[in-house]
Amino acid sequence: TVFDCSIIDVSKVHNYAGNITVIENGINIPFDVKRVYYLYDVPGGESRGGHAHYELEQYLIAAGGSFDVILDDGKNRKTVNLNRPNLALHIVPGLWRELDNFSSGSICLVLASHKYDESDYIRDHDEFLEFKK
Ligand code: T46
Repeated sequence: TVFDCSIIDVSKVHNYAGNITVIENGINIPFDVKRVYYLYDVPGGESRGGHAHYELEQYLIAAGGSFDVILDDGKNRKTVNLNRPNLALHIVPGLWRELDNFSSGSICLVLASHKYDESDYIRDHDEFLEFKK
């Protein structure tokens, strides 16, 4: 359910020259990272996502700026605002997600548990609701 998704403080190392955040398999992420991608140059007012994954687990991070993630398990909805590079939203498999309210210049960094596979996507919301029954 959406309540299985949590915000994890992946921590940061801070010094006079700024911050660095490190995410390492087996240390501060509950799955092995197989793929990294990032969303950027999202035009004002646009939304992304609008699908669910059967198997894929993810960490979503606002590496820059901020945006909202709307999670939906077919029964419950939850909106999470991401706005700090040291905070990761852990999205468990089987949830519908939408991303919107991207601030100008924002970057959504995604760490994913599997390689790209279009057959892992449910891109139709009615089909998603059927799957969740
Ligand atoms: C997610 C959100 C947060 C590839 O060819 N390889 C890839 O690894 C990915 C992620 C996408 N693509 C292609 C597939 C589409 O033709 O890139 C195009 C855009 O992908 P999509 O419409 O799925 O983009 P978003 O931003 O709606 O969703 C992406 C991820 O697909 C998804 O896993 O959770 O970011």
